[in-house]
Amino acid sequence: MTNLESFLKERAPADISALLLTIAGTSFLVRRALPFTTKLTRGVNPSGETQAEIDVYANEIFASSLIATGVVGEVASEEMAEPRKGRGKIHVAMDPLDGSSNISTNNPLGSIFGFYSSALPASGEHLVASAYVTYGPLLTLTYTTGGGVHTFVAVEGREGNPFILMEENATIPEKPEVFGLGGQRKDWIEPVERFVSSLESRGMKLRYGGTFVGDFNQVLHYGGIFGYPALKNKPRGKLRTLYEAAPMALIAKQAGGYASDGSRDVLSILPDALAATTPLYLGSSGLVREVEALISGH
Ligand code: AFP
Repeated sequence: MTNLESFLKERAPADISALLLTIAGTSFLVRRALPFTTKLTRGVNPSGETQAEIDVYANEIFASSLIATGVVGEVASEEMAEPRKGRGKIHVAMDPLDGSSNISTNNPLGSIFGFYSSALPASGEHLVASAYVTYGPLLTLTYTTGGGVHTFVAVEGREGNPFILMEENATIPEKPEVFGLGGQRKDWIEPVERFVSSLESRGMKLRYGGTFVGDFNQVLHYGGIFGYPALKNKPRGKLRTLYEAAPMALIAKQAGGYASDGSRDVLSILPDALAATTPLYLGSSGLVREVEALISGH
């Protein structure tokens, strides 16, 4: 059984390996804290969302452990108004706890990370690696450093590094089976409504659980499309470009898929603020290019 440490030794630069190993180790602590941090706090994040205890806990433990590696120049977070500074060169953008509204319903949760080579905000073209943790029936770490998409699963009680290889070089099947789009049908822009009706008429299955990483895992394994579209009352969508959309877009691309905002590659977007949002459609490249053509009219 190949563990994360030895796998990274052969395939990733030392600084990125240090960050991925730190995230893997810290995700264990977040998972253990979940049962005790289910309540909401009085705090709100820079996007005006009420913070759950776990949002605050995960933010603090990931930010401090990443800074402690010494290779991080700054950590920007969905839960912090200003980035925390470090002595290193890598600029980290994170959604420390994705899907916190799913805690009370015991549905999958996640943590998303983007590693940028330049100061934030930056476009996805400056991403050198990205990763996400899934807290589901399994605790998994999925990442890319530009050489394919790999997933490791945590095995409790294992000597040494508990994360062992579960899937190497994952690719998004081009034959799509599932779809999941956020927002309500009545608020979708017309091309999206037309697109979803055609997916339904093709017999594709609806898979939408309200946590980006959980829904993306469906697409990664079965092929299809996940998205949070432009809405009539929210033309810039809901998902944050820097913390959520761009890091996951790199993983989709490295798995043979594509990610669009409806008119262009999400990785080309330069966010105009740390918490800037974007419409997002990602998954099997044929399907994403289809909805992109419908929305942009060409
Ligand atoms: P929370 O972290 O506030 O639960 O939001 C989760 C999320 O950012 C993303 O993970 C989901 O895909 C999307 O929002 C769910 O949004 P809706 O609740 O509007 O469907």
